[in-house]
Amino acid sequence: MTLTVTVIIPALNEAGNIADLVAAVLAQPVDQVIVVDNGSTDDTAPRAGAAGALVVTEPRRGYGYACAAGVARASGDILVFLDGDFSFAPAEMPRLIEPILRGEAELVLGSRTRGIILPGAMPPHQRFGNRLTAWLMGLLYGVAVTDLGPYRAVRRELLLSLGMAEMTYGWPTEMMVKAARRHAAIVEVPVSYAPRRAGKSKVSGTLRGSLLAGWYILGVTLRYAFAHSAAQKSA
Ligand SMILES: Nc1nc2c(ncn2[C@@H]2O[C@H](COP(=O)(O)OP(=O)(O)OP(=O)(O)O)[C@@H](O)[C@H]2O)c(=O)[nH]1
Ligand SMILES: [Mg+2]
Repeated sequence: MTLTVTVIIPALNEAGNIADLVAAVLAQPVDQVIVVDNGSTDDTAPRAGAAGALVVTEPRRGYGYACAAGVARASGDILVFLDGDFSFAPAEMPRLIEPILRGEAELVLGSRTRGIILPGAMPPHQRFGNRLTAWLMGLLYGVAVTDLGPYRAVRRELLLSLGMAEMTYGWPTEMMVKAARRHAAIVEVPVSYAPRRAGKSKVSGTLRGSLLAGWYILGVTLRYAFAHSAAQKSA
């Protein structure tokens, strides 16, 4: 059986990036490209549609809401998540997909730490936060990861079975810790990371975004570890 691939791009005011990004993604061996417009006030949605993406609208603001809305409309067996600011390379997508096609992984995480981080792409506080959380994940969940990158591929059936509940900044972390608790096959591959091509940062480039992201990421990492040990004790 051939597995099909859907790429899901959450986007908030990415009009300067989205058309080129969708075109580059469509040059890859993928079956469906979904751009989830999360309440953009610019031309993100029409430009994404004109470039050939299926545009899904999710008015509830939040990275997790956007990803979940994309998942709900995705037809692929493999779901790839990719930021809308062109900071990741669509040409590297086969690295993420192939371990799943070979049956070696159910979740493939693109690690910027193992790959190339271009100057200015990742501020020091984000590098520190990612390393700290990756270390904590090793300690609490026994999963060997080096980054918490959003560029990733997952088996649709695994993701649907996780019961994702974090609808904002915690979504990528929740996917990792729940998959780890499930003892799903998790593989890391190197990916490159560049500064966003155009437009404004909403997360790591702003104080508010960084504080909120850090709070949610650490909170989710600790909370599901606690739920895990409580469940084990009562079992
Ligand atoms: N759906 C949705 N997407 C968001 C939201 N905030 C950011 N995004 C998207 O999520 C991705 C990551 O946001 P960025 O602003 O690039 O955050 P960052 O990568 O930490 O910051 P940069 O340094 O500017 O790249 C981009 O595709 C954004 O358009 C949001 O509230 N909802
Ligand atoms: Mg970005």
